Amino acid sequence: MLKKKNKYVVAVVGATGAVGNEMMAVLEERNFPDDGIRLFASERSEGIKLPYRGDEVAVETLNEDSFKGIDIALFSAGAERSRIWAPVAARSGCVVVDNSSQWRMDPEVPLVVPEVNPHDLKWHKGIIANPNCSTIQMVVALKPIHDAAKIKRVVVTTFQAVSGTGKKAMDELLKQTTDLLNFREVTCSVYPHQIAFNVLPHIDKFLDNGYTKEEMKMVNETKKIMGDSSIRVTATTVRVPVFRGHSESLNIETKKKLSANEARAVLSTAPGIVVYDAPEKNVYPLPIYAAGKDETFVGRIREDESIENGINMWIVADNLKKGAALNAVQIAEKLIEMA
Ligand code: 25A
Ligand code: L14
Repeated sequence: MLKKKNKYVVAVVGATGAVGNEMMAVLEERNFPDDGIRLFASERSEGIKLPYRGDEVAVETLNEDSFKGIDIALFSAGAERSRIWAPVAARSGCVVVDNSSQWRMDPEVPLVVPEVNPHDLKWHKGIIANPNCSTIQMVVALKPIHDAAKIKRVVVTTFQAVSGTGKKAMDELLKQTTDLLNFREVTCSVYPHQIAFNVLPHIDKFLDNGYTKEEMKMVNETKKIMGDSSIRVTATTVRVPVFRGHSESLNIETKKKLSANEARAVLSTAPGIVVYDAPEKNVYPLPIYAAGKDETFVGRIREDESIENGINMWIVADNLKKGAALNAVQIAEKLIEMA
């Protein structure tokens, strides 16, 4: 449990990665009440200095004693590192907010989006999981619809940016694009196929049921966060040549009838959402505008005319902010509020 203090010693594990970097930016931007920051990454980055609030902070490697004196640790160094080090941090009395997939479905670990299920923070035992990026922006928009009309089923297709995979994937998209524009041969290392000028219906590993792990995260994490295992979800997750900002097309079937105007009304007063929906003026959410913003943008809200009670919508958010770093910092802020 987090003890009430005026300031907290914060650690970022995986500080040199795409999400870790963003965590530092978000802490600074929100003027988080930190009493200094500690940065951790692999040996590859040991000793390099990263700027934080006008200071230069050296990157350290992890050991059994690293977490002594740290109050809150934000992890984004991959599932394997979280499996090993999050329990070490928790045993040192530190509260961990973990961005990896490692602990999300563990029944002992709350999986939290502050706009949706802040109450689940009450039962944490030292580790709190930050959901998958595509799941986070989807549940922010599903929650008000569920409260108003009870969701029966969701069919979602995602259009995901390469930054979700990390810096190497961003470099790959940039290099492939410039190589192609200069008539040079393309090489692929992060993804199994060329991502520049292409679309890949494949995110994370394939499972025996024909779905990818990313797709099943959206199915399972949604039920856990919404606290309702009766919500049926089916997902297709797709990688697109966008650097930052995930887009999602949603088809939602509800128990109660909700008109497009009613859906627009409940969404426009919901926390963390901006309704951006004026198709006659070509106004709808776009990743180039959502990039760098905190909110989840919703548009193209319309009734599904093929069923009794159905709504279609288009959702866009910054996958590194609300999808990862911002949600993690908001969890930490809620913990402080509750301490
Ligand atoms: O298992 P998961 O949960 O599915 O996650 C797998 C990967 O997805 C990213 C993250 O990549 C993770 O490694 N990720 C996870 N959750 C994400 C989310 N919600 C997510 N991305 C988006 N949304 P990443 O590159 O963003 O971050 C990796 C960070 O982890 C640090 N790290 C690695 N080993 C560590 C460690 N930290 C502590 N202890 C350890 N033992 C890693 O630090 C990085 O900060 P680094 O020092 O290894 O990386 C420094 C630079 O080197 C580049 N790099 C990475 N791998 C290689 C490499 N360079 C050369 N060769 C490599 N093999 C990195 O890009 C970084 O810039
Ligand atoms: O957090 O886009 O489970 O490649 C792992 C895959 C984040 C996105 C997670 C990607 C995801 C990532």
